[in-house]
Amino acid sequence: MTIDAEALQALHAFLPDAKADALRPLGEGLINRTFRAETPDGAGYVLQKVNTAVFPDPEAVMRNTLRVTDWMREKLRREGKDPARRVPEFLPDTEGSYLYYTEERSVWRCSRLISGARAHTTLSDPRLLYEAGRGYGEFQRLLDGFPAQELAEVLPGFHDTRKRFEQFLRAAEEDVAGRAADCEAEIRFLREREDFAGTVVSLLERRALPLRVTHNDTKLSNVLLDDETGEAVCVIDLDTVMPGTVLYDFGDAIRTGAASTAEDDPDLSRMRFLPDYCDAFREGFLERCGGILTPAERENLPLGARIIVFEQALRFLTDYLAGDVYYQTRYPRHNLVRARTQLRLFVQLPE
Ligand code: GN1
Ligand code: MG
Repeated sequence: MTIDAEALQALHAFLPDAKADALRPLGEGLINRTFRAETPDGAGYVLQKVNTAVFPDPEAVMRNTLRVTDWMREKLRREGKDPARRVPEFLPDTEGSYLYYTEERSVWRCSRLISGARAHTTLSDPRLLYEAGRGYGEFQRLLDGFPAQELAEVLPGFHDTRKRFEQFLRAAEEDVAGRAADCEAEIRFLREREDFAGTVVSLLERRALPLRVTHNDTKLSNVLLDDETGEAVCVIDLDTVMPGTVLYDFGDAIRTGAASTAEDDPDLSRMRFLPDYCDAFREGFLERCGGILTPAERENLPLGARIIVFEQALRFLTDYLAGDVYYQTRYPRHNLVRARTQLRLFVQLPE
């Protein structure tokens, strides 16, 4: 069955009176397939096919998502605020389940589209980074106190950079796609930094950093900004919500938000770290959640950016070496291009 036929089947399961001709692809995620849908009353929805090769237990992903969104909604209500545009809201299908399985066993879910707000992949104004910082800071603030250990670890070791390093070494050694010769310099650069790979994991093991609920994929495009005011409205893409450290969420936002170009820009000279964007994000972030962070968390935020950019370089290069088995790619060297931008950014980040 084609993806469009599957999407239509899912659409009818969640929204029986939706307009089939209004189904359109949405967003630029590298893992799930996302569509936008509409009902005759003009309401918008997001229909998404969950990539079960990446998320083998979609039921656990959905349980995590519902627990976290319920918790945030409840907290906002207690504070007298309307959660409608601030928290993603998932809908049950006509049989009452939040995941719909097509005849071919592909897995779908549906949420309300948040109107009047959009995702940005790059921003041209540091003021908007301040807003993005407030958005992710608010996410941390709302989830402070949530029992992190009760969430399923849907992708075990997701930000375990030590483990990522081992996987990279293995991929370079096995060289199944015959590509190691194309990236000798990158492989060498990473290998020389094996000790760095373990820094944040060690801090967590020593309990020098507390375990929190973290989003774990806080790229700039996962916080929606209001079309008119530019204010952060809502944090989306909650698949990877798991126990972690706030360093990861700060770091991934800097990786994408304080970078001058896209993660797959083939012209490396265009990749620059933007210190004023980083400062603006940090200001907004700490404004919302600074009060709940420990001194060690605050001090180590820059380390969060370095570790996540390093890890992302490892992950892209590992996938390149493995023959593009994880990330969607549009051309053969796409993952190599991505790894190179990350390394170019990494060397510019302040310690
Ligand atoms: C993937 O699919 P998307 O774009 O939300 C990946 C992130 C990476 C990102 C790089 C589950 O996220 O960890 O940072 O690509 N998500 C997963 O663009 O691996
Ligand atoms: Mg994601």
